[in-house]
Formats: sequence, structure tokens, C-alpha cells
Amino acid sequence: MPRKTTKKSQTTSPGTSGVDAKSKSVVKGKKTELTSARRSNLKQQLATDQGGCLTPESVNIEQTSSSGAAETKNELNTLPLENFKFERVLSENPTTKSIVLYGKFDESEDKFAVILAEKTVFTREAVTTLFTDGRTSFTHNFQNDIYGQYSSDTGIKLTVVYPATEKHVKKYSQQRSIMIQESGHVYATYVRPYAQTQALSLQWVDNILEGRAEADRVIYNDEGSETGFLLLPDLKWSQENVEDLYVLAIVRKKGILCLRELDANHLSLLENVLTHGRKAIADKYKVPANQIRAYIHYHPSYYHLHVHFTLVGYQAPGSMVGQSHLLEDVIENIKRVDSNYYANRTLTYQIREDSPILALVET
Ligand code: M7G
Repeated sequence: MPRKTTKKSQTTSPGTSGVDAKSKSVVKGKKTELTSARRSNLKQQLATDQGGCLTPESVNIEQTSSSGAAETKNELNTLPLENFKFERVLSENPTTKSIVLYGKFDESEDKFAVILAEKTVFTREAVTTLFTDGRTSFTHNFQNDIYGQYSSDTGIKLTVVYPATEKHVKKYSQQRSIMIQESGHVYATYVRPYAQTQALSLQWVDNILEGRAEADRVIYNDEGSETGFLLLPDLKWSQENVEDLYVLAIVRKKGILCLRELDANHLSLLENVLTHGRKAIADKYKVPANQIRAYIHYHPSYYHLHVHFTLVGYQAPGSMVGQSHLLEDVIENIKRVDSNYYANRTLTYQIREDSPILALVET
């Protein structure tokens, strides 16, 4: 608790004094507005500390201050951004697509600037004309079956599914998720048959395994029929920045649907993927091996065993509790707890409310 107080006072004091000093010279005599602007800063800082959730109270205060700011807008001095001399990166966050820079506007002065740069959210209007306004051109990075990846030099990445099935429309639509529990018996009786016959097509996986697609993107190829796997950049990664690295290991052996199917017979396969997959990624992308997280989704979207590799600093989509199982833990559970750990135990996970699996588990 005392730590928090210290932090708050540190943040508000040096952090806002520059703003206040500047505002004072611009908005002479507007003491009330200065106070509310300062309170807004404080509230926003507090909201950021609390995970970015603005409380209703803070929203109110912000509105007051923003109307105050509107009155004084024309008098503000715009900084010469084009003169910014970059010195170093203070932090970067691949999850929020933001970066904080440190530098100066005037090298002869002893004043520094901290600039938080964030990619803005798409607006519906802008995105509908993105392909027709002639201002953004896209490069086709690769195609595998119905999945294509494109990127623009303006930092936009597209995943295009064409032709998309009803299942894809569902997968990519917003939907609430809930937590459920699934016993080993329910999996074996109801869910397994669904995964075998009605889930999304594995054509793209076969294309990779047979070298018909993405062959030039493969990072590592172990051809062993029992323990072999292919390692390549995931569809979710444009490879422009190592910060949001996302690599996929696809096992060569067919018929291992998912986590539930893993037992002692698969230990060498799992250990091989973990050791050599991680090493290949560390070598290729020059990242420390201990920053690479390896995990399996339950449930996956595609029922052919694969392992996700992402960096610890990146909150990759689907890397949260309720969906991910660390590969090291999977190996340990099978090795030391029970060879049939995943076939037997009740698994708790999050699931979309419109998922056909939910209906199967609840029967
Ligand atoms: P999942 O857990 O089955 O599904 O993981 P989800 O994470 O999409 O819910 C499958 C992984 O394979 C995901 O990380 C996908 O982004 C990735 N992926 C899917 N497709 C269709 C492709 C593809 O065509 N090429 C590559 N390289 N990765 C893909």
C-alpha cells in the first residue's frame, strides 16, 4: 500500500508539472480548468493503473476537462514533431500495438520528450473503403487453401478466408464465451466424433505436410513419421516485428486430434517439438529460448495436433488460462501423474455460447 502512494505522488508530481506549467502560460488565469485538467490526468493515470477501465466517475471528470480543453485548443502551441530526435525506446507493447519513445525536439536544449505512439482503432467507415479508395496497396504474403495473408506498407495485415463457410463466419463473429467442464467420458462419447467429422477442414494442414503450400516459409522440418513436425510462421503473424512472433509446429503424425488424445506414447513427440521447435525459433529470430512460450489449445479450431509458440511479452490471442495448456505441463502431467491424464480428467475451459461443442457437453 505505501508503495502505491509513493507511485501516485511520483506520477502526479513530475509527470503533470510540465503540463501544468505549459497550460499556465497558455491559459492565463483559468485556474478552475487547470485543476480539472489535472484531475483528469490523475484519473486517467489511475484508470491505466487499474487496467485501463475508466470508472463512471472518471468519465464524468474527463468530459468536464475535455470541454475545458476545447475552449483553449486554438491557443495551444503545436510541437514541431518533424524535429523529433529519437534517442531510445522506453517500452513497447505488441498486444496494444503501442510504443513509447524518448528524445528531444531541440538538441541544444536540455528538455526531453516522451512520446506514446499507438495504432488507432479501425472505424467502420474507413475500413469499408480501405480496398477501394486507392490509397492502400496490399502485398499477398501467402496463400494456403482458402486462407490468404496480405499486408500493406501502412501496417495493416489482412487474413482473407475465401470462400468462407458458415463455420468461419461463426469463428470470426463476436460472441460471448462461458466456462464449462467436460469429463473424459463426455469427450470420448460426444465430442470426439464431432471433432473427427464436423470440425473445420484440415486441407490447409495437409497442404503444409505434403509441401503443397507454405513450403518456402518452413523454419524447421523433422521428417520422422512418429515424432516429426514442421515449424512455420502462423497465419496470425505478418513477420514484420519479432515482438508479436507467432510460430506453429504441426506434427507429421495424423489422427492425434487434440490434447485429450495425448498419452505416454506421445512423450517423445512432445519433447521433440518442445526442444527442437524452441531452439529453431530462438536461432532463427534471435530471441532468448526462455522467452518462448509453447502451448496447446483446448479446444482447438483445427483437430490435428499442433503447438503454438509465442513470446512471453505478447498476450497472443488464445494464450489465456481457459484455452492454453503449457507444453511443459502437458509433458509433466503425462510423465509423472498419469499416462492417461488427458483422457481421464475433467477439463475446464471457455467456450463460445454458439459452439456446437457446448450443446454436446451439456447433453
Ligand atoms: P487452433 O487452436 O486450432 O485455432 O490453432 P485458433 O487459434 O485459430 O482458434 C490453429 C492455428 O493455426 C492458429 O494459430 C491459426 O492462426 C493457424 N493457422 C490457421 N490456418 C488456416 C493457417 C494456415 O493456413 N497457415 C498457417 N501458417 N497457420 C494457420
